[in-house]
Amino acid sequence: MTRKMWGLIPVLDCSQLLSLCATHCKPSVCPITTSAPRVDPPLHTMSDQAFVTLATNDRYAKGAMVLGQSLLNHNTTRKLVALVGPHVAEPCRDALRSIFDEVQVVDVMDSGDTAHLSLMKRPDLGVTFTKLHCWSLTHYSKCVFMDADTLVLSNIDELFEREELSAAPDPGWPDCFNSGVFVFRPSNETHEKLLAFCRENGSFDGGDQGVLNSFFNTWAMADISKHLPFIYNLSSIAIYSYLPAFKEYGRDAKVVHFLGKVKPWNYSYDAQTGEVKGHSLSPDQCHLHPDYLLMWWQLYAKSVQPLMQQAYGEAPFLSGFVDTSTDGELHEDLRENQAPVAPPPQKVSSEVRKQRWEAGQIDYMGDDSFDNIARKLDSFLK
Ligand SMILES: *[C@@H]1O[C@H](CO)[C@@H](O)[C@H](O)[C@H]1NC(C)=O
Ligand SMILES: *[C@@H]1O[C@H](CO)[C@@H](O)[C@H](O)[C@H]1NC(C)=O
Ligand SMILES: *[C@@H]1O[C@H](CO)[C@@H](O)[C@H](O)[C@H]1NC(C)=O
Ligand SMILES: *[C@@H]1O[C@H](CO)[C@@H](O)[C@H](O)[C@H]1NC(C)=O
Ligand SMILES: *[C@@H]1O[C@H](CO)[C@@H](O)[C@H](O)[C@H]1NC(C)=O
Ligand SMILES: [Mn+2]
Repeated sequence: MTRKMWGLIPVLDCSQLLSLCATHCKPSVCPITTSAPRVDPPLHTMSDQAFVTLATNDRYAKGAMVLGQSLLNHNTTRKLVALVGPHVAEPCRDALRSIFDEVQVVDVMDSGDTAHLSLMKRPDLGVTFTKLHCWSLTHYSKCVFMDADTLVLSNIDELFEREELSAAPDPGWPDCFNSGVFVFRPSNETHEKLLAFCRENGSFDGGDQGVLNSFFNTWAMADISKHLPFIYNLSSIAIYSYLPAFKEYGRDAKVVHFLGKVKPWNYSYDAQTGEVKGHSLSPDQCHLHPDYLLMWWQLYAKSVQPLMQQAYGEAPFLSGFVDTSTDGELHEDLRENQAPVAPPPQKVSSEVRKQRWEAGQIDYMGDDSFDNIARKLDSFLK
């Protein structure tokens, strides 16, 4: 947590400054030195802007941790905020706290304010109201919301140059934006308006994307600068269905969005061999790109699992790791997702892997070390 260590840098007071430069400094320097803004790393100058994510259960909390860690690994200068629903377990919140600057519990059921009233009227929109809570983070001037099933591949701080509401088009209906990644300005007024909008009009798709598209309904036409390029939303599904475009533009990918029913945490991981293991669905139901999936798990294994272990101590938790101590058997929690035990992995050449993947037969081989993945992807693109 190199980032947190900035807090440990001692701030010299006047007398210490004087003792450091006893011969050259005039005392009059002191008031200026102490009242002028501290010469801090960019981190602090950007403290009124934040990346915000949302976890409504422990599984999404793991996704949020991987996302947060990926933002840290790419040296973001912005704050990190996690909104968590009331069902996220205390140890998970603890683990989140060691990655995020702020972990805020949002319990709309319990809030006794407009959000609660809105929920009473539209009980179907519970998760949406929780997400809309991000507009009430008014101690930040601007934020970027990111779904917990996203992962960043490079620094994306430049997104803060965009205005509310900037988002990437949803290829399913390109005049709509996708609400998985968007730029917004926290405001109590906007928050209240959004809640009122939900109460009166509901959501055409039953979720936040419908509400936000109806509310910010000029997005499609009014201002093209609010259209984020597709590289901020390189979904595994998009790669799969439009391979030529991925080959052309994929190298610029900045964000991976693991769309669909199957999420990275639905798989399991063998930390011994570095392999991602499958789940019970048939291959044509899951199009997660194996290299990105492996990247997610390697980040999880390296940086998130130790935090979870620390937070849970002796208590068992859903690590997602294959338990190698019980002779290849899986943890209790994994059995539900694990089809009849997977056949032993065979070594397959990367050429064969590539062909299989393109044909929809995804094979999860763990040959890649974390540091090699980027290079690997690059060679894949050639
Ligand atoms: C982040 O910063 C560290 C320390 O300054 C540097 O070593 C590292 O290369 C940076 N990482 C990226 C992805 O730029
Ligand atoms: C990302 O792409 C997927 C499919 O290609 C799409 O469904 C989703 O709406 C997009 N998300 C964003 C943030 O644009
Ligand atoms: C927004 O509302 C919250 C909660 O009522 C309050 O603490 C905060 O100060 C408000 N922000 C502004 C800018 O008025
Ligand atoms: C409901 O939707 C209509 C049409 O988009 C809009 O004019 C109206 O303001 C909305 N209601 C609220 C309370 O925002
Ligand atoms: C993914 O895992 C969660 C938690 O185990 C489960 O509720 C969900 O149904 C799984 N999804 C699929 C498509 O298997
Ligand atoms: Mn998503």
